[in-house]
Amino acid sequence: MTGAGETTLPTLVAEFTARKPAALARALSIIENHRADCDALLAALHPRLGRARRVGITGPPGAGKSTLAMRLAARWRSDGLTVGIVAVDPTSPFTGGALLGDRIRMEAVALDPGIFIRSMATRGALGGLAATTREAADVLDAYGFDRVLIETVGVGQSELDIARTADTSVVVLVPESGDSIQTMKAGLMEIADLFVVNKADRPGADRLRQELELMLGLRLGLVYKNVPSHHRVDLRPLNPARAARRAAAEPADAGGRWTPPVLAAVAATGEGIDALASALDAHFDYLGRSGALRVRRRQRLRERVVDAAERRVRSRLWENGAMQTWLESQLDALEAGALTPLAVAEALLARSAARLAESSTERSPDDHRS
Ligand SMILES: Nc1nc2c(ncn2[C@@H]2O[C@H](COP(=O)(O)OP(=O)(O)O)[C@@H](O)[C@H]2O)c(=O)[nH]1
Ligand SMILES: [Mg+2]
Repeated sequence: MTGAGETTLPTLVAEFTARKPAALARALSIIENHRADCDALLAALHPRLGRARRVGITGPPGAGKSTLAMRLAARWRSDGLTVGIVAVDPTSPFTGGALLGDRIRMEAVALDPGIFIRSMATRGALGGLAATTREAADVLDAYGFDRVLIETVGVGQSELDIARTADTSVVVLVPESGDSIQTMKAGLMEIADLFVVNKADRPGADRLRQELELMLGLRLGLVYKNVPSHHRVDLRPLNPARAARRAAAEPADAGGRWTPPVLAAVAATGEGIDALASALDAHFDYLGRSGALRVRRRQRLRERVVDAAERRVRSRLWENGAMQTWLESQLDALEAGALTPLAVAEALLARSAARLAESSTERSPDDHRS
C-alpha cells in the first residue's frame, strides 16, 4: 500500500495506536479524501470503536453550534475527559467566525492535546458527506477520545443523516428561528434528544422554549399520559407545554420513554452549559439503562452495511462504461416498445453479475469507491 503518503498503512496504524497527533491528522485526511487505503484503515480501526460517546449538534447556521461545542468541550476537559470534534458547517467553519475573534480560547484549545478539531470540507465528498463524517467520527473514537462532537447545519437530508449517527442528538435553535419552527423540517424535531434554545440573552427565548415544549407535549401526547390514572379527581386537562416541562424534569420515565428537555443557554458566556452537560449525562445513562444505546448502535452498523453495499453496487455497475454502452444499445427497442425498462434492468443485472460479485480486494485501488 502506498496511499498513505510516505508511510505505509501498518506504520500509520502503529503511530495512530501510539496516539501520535500527526497520525490522527493523516488518518482523517485519508478518510476525507477517500484515499486508496481508507477502507483498509477503517477495517484496522473497527475493533476499537464504541468507547466514545457521540454527541451530534445540529441547528440553523449561526445558532451558536460551534460556540456551544467549544463550551461543552471545555467543560468536559475540566472533568478530565478528552474531546474530538468534527464540524460540517460551510457557513461558519470552526477556525473562522466567532472563534477567530476569541484568540485566548482558540490558543488554549490549540495547545490542549485533549481536544482535537477537524472541519470537514463539504465540497467533493465523494462517498457522501454523511458517510465521510461518520467515518471521521469513527477515527476520533478509535483514537480514544472520550467524547466525540459532530457539528452539522440542520438543513438537508445529508445533515440529518449525519445527526442520526450520534448517540445523542442536540438540536440548537435561537429566538430568531422562532417563526420557522412551524415550517421546520419534521426530521429535525424527530432526531432531537435534547433541545437547546441558545442566545437566551436575546428577546423571544422564553417564547421559543414554550413553543417547543408545546409542540413536544402535543407530539408525545403528554397531556393524557401524564395524568395518573388512579387519581380520578386529578383529571384536569394538563397544558401540554407544562406536561412536557414536567416530564423533561425527569426525562426518562418509568415506561422507558425519554422526553427531550428544552434547555436555555447563552453559549457566548457559558451560561447553561453545566445543565447541558448534565442533561447529556442523563441521556447517556438512559440509553444505557433502557438498552437503547445498543439498539441505536446496532442500527447504525446495519445502515452502514446497507450504505456500503449500495454504494458498491452502483459504482460496479457503471464504472467501466460498458454497461452504459450496452444500455444505449437497448434504447431503440425500448422506444419501439419491444422491450420494457424492467426487462432491460433485469438483463443489465444479469450481465453485471460477475462484476457485482467481485471482491474489492481484487480491484485496483483507483476504482475503489468512486
Ligand atoms: N448573543 C449571543 N450570541 C451568540 C451566542 N452564542 C453564539 N453567539 C454568536 O453567534 C454567532 C454564530 O456563532 P457560531 O458558534 O459560529 O454559530 P454556528 O454557525 O451555529 O456554529 C457568533 O457571532 C457568536 O459569537 C449567545 O448565546 N448569545
Ligand atoms: Mg459552526
